[in-house]
Amino acid sequence: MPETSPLPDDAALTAESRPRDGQRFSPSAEFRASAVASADLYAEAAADRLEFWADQSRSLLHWHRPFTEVLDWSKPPFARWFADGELNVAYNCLDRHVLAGNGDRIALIWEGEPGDVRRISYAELTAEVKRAANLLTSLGIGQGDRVAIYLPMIPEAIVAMLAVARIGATHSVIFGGFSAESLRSRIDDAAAKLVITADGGWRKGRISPLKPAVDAALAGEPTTVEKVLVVRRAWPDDQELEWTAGRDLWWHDEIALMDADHVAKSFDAENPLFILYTSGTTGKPKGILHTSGGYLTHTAFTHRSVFDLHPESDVYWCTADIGWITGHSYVVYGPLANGATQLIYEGTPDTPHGGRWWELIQKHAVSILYTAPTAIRSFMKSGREIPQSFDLSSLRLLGSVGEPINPEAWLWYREVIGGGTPIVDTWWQTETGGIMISALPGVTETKPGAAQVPIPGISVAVLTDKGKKVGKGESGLLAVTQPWPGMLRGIWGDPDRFVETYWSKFAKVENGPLYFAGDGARRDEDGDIWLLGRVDDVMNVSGHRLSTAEIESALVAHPWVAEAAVVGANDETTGQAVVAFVIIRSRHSDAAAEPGAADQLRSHVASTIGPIARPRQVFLVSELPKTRSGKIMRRLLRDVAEGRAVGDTTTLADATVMQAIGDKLADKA
Ligand code: 6R9
Repeated sequence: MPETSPLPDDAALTAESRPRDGQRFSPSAEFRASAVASADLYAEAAADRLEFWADQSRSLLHWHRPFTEVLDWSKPPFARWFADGELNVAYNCLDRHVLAGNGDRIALIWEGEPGDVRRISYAELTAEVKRAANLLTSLGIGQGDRVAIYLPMIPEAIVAMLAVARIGATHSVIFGGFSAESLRSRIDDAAAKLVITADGGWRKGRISPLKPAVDAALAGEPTTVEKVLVVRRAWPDDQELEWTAGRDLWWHDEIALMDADHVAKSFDAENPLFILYTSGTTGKPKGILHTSGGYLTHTAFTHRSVFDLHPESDVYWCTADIGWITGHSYVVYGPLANGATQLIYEGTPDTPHGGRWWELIQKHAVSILYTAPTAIRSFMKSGREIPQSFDLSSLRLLGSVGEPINPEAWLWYREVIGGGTPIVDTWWQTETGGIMISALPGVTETKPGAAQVPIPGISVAVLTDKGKKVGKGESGLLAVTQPWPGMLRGIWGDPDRFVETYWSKFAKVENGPLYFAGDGARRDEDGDIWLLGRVDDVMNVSGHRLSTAEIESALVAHPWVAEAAVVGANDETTGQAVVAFVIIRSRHSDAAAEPGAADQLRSHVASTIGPIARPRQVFLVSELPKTRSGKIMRRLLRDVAEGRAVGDTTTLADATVMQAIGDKLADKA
């Protein structure tokens, strides 16, 4: 059937081509004919959810010791999946593909930002991970230890993660864009013994150093870190780097001494695989804990069925950095467990030119692309001529993740990038481990802007504040109503916060406790789910989660700042943007009156947390709107930040405050 009318030839959509109500796309007969997923999956999961996941796990993974129990939910919300089984996560991602005769298949096609390319087969990747596993063991790392990984998007990042997994230790990957301070707090929270980093990586046409941030993080107070392994990526041999003798080791020197033989031992299904820090509603990031057997089952199943993976012919590309959950689940564990061939790119989309991504797709014949709405919107802005000057005909499936995708961006993505290919909009979180709500390509009819239906084996509900299901056409809070294999097993070192954050909102409802996701959602007339964004004080900037409290505490740590309030304001490109309102201490009012003062505060946030947290705007104000109980009314600040008339101010302790803020901003304009 014809799928849509063609869009006009300008960059953004014009009024005539705006998404139409009720617009939907059926899978083509051709796609359906060779699709991995089928409608049977829904039926099987509905018939027996636990048996469904057990079947997936047995067929997708190699268990050294088969499990006999699927789920232990005797102490909710602390779940155990496949708990009496044993497996090795790295063996599942590597050795078994080699043993099955696929050692020559390319696992990673890596391209650096300057254009250097490495093609690494499954046999080569396995050998490298074995060497790295031997190296970690020789440094005294074993099961129960944590290893911090702070690397650019280079193959060694994946080798390091898999080597940690192979020896049963636990990794904590920290995004390379985070500051020394953020790195230190994560290292301390997890009590990491080893840090794996690089001299630097390539970003925006130049070298972005990493090792100095590690040095800064480890300076001062004693740390748990014993050794720092440094991958050489950025500079040639003669570059002088700060070096701490006895602590710092070159990765390439050490790896060269290691044997490429290493027998993968099996570990319990619930052995901790990784901790990944994510922003919550308080200033302190949460260390989300994931374990092995359930997580790998969930990521392998969803990667295969949601991305319709044909490992012998597809070239898959997920553009996420390994510092985020999407990089963990859909660059490392899901794809490698499934024996996929994938592209990894080190750099930014606009270096050295705005068509870099499309050039990569053309050059490496990428067939499946998984990226974020913020990227799509920024490409829309620069115009369709750029992607249209490349051959993108290898693409056959597109994915979206990280934030709600507006129908205009969905349609543009489908037409201009995909030439009419299906799109899967995948809703999930760091906490869920893997995709929870998404169409299955070849099976589900899709609607621009809707994430649609839970995947087979996952049960969700849209609830009122009191835990009652909303009707069709109504909005409410998204909850997951049954435990699932990839679910977080806790917050590192803080079981009470785990229970409080996710399981207390719907603790007392029937069949509870239910998992509260922190997102608003709407069910349409067909029962399909549309995500509406966060309902808590978590912002979503370019698909990255940032907490208002964390940025506020960075601001008040600056000597000028007496008080700060941060809101997420709508932004055309990044979804939301950080906007801060700051009260300056009177003794610093002169310094703060200088031109560029607000920019200094913006840079201060960027250097404390990382460039992604840099506020779009900092407004210097004399008061903040508060309720009589002293709570900052962020809703009113959001009105100001989004340039709207300020809403209801009747609950303010001092009704004149908003007028004063308005006047102050008008002065500046
Ligand atoms: C995978 C990831 C999770 C939050 C989540 C939600 C938002 C993610 C989405 C989406 C609408 C989608 N989110 N995917 N909102 N549609 N397809 O992004 O994890 O970084 O933990 O963020 O992102 O608000 O709660 P994470």
